[in-house]
Amino acid sequence: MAVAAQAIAELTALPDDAIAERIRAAKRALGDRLVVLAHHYQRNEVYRHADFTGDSLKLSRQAAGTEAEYIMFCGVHFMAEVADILTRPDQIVMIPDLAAGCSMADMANLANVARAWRELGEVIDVEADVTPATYINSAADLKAFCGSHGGIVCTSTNARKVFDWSFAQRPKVLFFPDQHLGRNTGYRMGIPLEQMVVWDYTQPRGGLTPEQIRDARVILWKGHCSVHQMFHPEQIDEFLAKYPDAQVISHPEASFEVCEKSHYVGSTEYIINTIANSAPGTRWLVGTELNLVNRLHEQFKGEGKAVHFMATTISMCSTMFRINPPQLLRALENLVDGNIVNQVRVAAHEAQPARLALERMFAVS
Ligand code: CIZ
Ligand code: SF4
Repeated sequence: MAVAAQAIAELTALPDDAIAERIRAAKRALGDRLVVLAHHYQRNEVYRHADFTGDSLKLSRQAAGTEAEYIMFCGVHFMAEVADILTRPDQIVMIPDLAAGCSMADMANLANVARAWRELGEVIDVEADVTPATYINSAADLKAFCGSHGGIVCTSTNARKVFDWSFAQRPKVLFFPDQHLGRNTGYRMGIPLEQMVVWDYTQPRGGLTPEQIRDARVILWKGHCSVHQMFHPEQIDEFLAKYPDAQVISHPEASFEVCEKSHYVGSTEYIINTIANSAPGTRWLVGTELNLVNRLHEQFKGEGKAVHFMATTISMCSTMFRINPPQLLRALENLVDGNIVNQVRVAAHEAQPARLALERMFAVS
């Protein structure tokens, strides 16, 4: 039996060291033909095999710049789609587990966004008045929707610049799928909370009155990240009562109340850099995904920095966690054997307008 044909169950039964060694051997065999990308939320056992690590913005730039024939994306599905959109047609993007999605991304889909656009159009002149902006955590067809309607993509790193661009085009923004990133970004640029309304896609006309729609500057999709909603302002209060000198840093996918109580708010890259550049002896409370926070704890304890996780329960991204070493190994050994498994491919009619929306983002960030 060929090694690559080994089932996941068999590979999972192997000792961790043996799996890691075989991953390294497969990577050596593939050489420059392969790059492995890993998002910050990946578990260490996968992260350590990456050629490049980063947030989705940095990784999408890496993917766009690589000459490698194969790109193995250890992250979630929308990230691999972005890599496919930005690479040449002859480059192949794969993900170790195709079921690694993003529950937030799934909260918006083309059918309900198109319906929202139509319903908004019954109240205002959408094409003239609204810039559709999607968080990168969304399916490719929603990026394509934005590209086709004069809109744009953002990540948590460039949301502010993308909002500035969006308002320079038209007076209102429809932002999906994360209401928290949208609200936190809008508020920080001086938009009052009452001018940001929530579009509940389960309700007719988003559950809003025509007047609310006409008065709104930002229409926020009713979506959220299940990981970042585990953080609460009371956790910050309790921590600061115990460690009054600590610094609090949160991801903008956390609620408005959590971000208001945090000293710093920003993307994973921002969180990593802020803690890296802090003084020895600093204590941090961090509101983002557990694998990243654990890595920061390990990385900086030698510098005397204490890094604590904000939630009181384990709050990991379960879809990121689907990517595990046996699956990475299976995909790589298949490649060594010439079998492409778990390819992520975006159809050309979606890729082209989606690329336009991504290029608008790159131009402003
Ligand atoms: O953009 C990303 O990579 C995500 C999902 C989080 C972050 O802030 O990096
Ligand atoms: Fe999606 Fe939240 Fe996981 Fe990020 S942490 S991939 S937003 S479910």
